[in-house]
Amino acid sequence: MKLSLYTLLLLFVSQTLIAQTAYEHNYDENKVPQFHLPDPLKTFEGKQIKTSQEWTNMRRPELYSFFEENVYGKVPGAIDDISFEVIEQGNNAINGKAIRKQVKVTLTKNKQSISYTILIYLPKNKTTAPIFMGPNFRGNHTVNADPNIIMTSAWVPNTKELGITDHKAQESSRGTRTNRWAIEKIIDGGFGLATIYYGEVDPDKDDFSDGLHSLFYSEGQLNPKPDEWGSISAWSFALSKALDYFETDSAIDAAKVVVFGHSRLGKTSLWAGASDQRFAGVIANDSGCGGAALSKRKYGETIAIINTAFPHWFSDNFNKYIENESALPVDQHELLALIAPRPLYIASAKEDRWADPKGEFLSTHFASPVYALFDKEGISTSKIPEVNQPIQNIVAYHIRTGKHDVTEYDWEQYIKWAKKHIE
Ligand code: GTR
Repeated sequence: MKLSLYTLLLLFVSQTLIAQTAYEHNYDENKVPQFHLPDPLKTFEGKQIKTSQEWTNMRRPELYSFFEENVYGKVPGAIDDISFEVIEQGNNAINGKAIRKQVKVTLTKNKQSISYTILIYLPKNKTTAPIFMGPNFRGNHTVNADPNIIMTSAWVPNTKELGITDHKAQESSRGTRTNRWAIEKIIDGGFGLATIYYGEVDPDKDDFSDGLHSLFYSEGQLNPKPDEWGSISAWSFALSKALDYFETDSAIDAAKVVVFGHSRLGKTSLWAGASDQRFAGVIANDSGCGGAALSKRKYGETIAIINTAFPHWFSDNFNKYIENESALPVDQHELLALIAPRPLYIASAKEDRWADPKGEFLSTHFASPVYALFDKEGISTSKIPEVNQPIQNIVAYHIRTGKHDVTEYDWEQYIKWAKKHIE
């Protein structure tokens, strides 16, 4: 049978829709299932953890391994070589307040390499600055209208509003995400900002033939193994390697790098912070399912929905928990606990029900006993605060009015909190 292009297209669209709607989502608090939340202070074998040493030597390693092998996926070995090249620099950026640097990072493995560019702004009035570091969604040139930002030549998703139809970044998209990156406020607050375009590390599509993963394959291998890394793990790895660069640049205080991310990139910042303890602090903005939100609540996006829509984000092993959350011996509060005792900020937005604000909040509360072992103040209340009423302890949380986004308000809170706990 010969099918017309139109029929094929219809078939494709309907199959995609079926795949995406096969799993229902719930927004009714009364329908949240009863669930048992694992105790971060009890080992898988049932031993109670009583000291920070026991946490560090016994519980943390087994929890980290679980997340590594069953959720985000292991990085399969070390890279062979890393190099850095400052490819552009300017001393008069952000209304004359900042120095701009663009640094090309090249990672080599098995005689193949990938490169990505770190865009850095540093306050002029400091000889060494603490920084926020986070990946961006559409290319470094979108975070500010600065004409000197090098435009990415990597694959970008087609976006009508940005005039992108052939997966190539366009000049018209320069500065279009300025609203999400309060650079001047960050500089005025005494911090620097560094960002990378995540698509230069691994394009955000269900295709493992390209990006960082492909460097690690053995002969004939086409996909990571079931316990190996998905895209979130690869993006996190690239953030870690950017930190390797910061350690070589005296203008950056590498002991004070706060890793930041929004949404899927908030999931990424959490995993980066858990995996690389050199990060001094972690911020996850509206990170939702597979980020800060408790999976066992099954509110908004679920493990089934996320693994169906984005099969490349997590390890294949994570599929074992599709519609099977009760079998999960961990939950996301334990991912947050892996960041202890370092400062951690989780933020939600009132209208972002998909990300389950309550589940994101409860995670901070249930991670807090681990912070207490280190005499650090987490979040003791189990009652979610009112909107726009941040709690800013070492573990911090806010829910702001509005939708899924990063706003000026969010950055004002992050800067205030970082001044207290990082600077
Ligand atoms: C959504 C996804 C969320 C979140 C978001 C984003 O489609 O379901 O988990 O990651 O994308 O990254 O903006």
